Amino acid sequence: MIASLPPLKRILAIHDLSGVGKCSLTVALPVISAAGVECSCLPTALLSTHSGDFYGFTKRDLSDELLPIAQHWKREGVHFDGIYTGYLASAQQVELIEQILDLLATPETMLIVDPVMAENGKYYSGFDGEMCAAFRRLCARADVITPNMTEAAFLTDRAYHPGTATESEVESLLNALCALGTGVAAITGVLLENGEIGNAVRDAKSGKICFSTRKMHGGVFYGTGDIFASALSALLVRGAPIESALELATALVEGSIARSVLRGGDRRFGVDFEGALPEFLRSVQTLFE
Ligand code: PXL
Repeated sequence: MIASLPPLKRILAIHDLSGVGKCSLTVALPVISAAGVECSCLPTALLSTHSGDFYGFTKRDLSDELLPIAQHWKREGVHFDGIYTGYLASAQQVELIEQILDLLATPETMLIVDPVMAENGKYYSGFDGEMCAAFRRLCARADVITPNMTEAAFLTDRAYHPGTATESEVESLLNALCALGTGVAAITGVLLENGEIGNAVRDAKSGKICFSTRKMHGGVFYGTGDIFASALSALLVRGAPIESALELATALVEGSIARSVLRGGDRRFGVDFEGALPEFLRSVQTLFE
């Protein structure tokens, strides 16, 4: 019988709630919970589906709710060990997020920013350079950022090149991202010349760079950036070394994609992270034993 346990760590996930299509909050909640971290939610917008490949989706911007909710938590003395931001409804909403950080973040709060705005060289529906400029500000405050290759190029004002990248090109991009002011830069969806795809991180303080890549499955897989960033956030907030967090988060994404490929079906509905979570849980347990 265990006599006592330390308090659970708590992450505030600030993302949209897309009812169908498994991304953002519907990924952050299960993945962060599976990693043994409590997940509080601040929904930035309510959408019927995510904005990729579904047409005529509904979107309700929840900007008016954000500050009153955060002010209530402040009055209640709610503490967050991590704040993890994802899809935001507009560039103006970034200003609200900055006010919420001023209100709720303490010097111990880890800030993870996923600058969700673009993929495959193109902005998502409703976003443009204004969103990118706003995200640059947020990245300067972050402890960890997790852009994909397109977002990394946009944030650093570099041209986006589709296809493969060399390790030294990725390293140069990671250095440029760290120059924005973040503590750790991660890039997702890195496709290397050996045909493997995965993620790369750089710790700005030590200058250390790590890659974690796997065999590539072709095509678009929705929500995988959110799965990666959710797992990485939870593991880092629990105190995992960056290399282990990178490895486990990458394995969860790969496991989810591999199972989805075996299942077939409509890609718009997201990947089978549900089936990949048991193995992730076992790896997390081993890591913190
Ligand atoms: O997975 C990122 C994401 C989150 N939220 C919404 C999206 C997307 C990507 O397309 O459309 C609404």
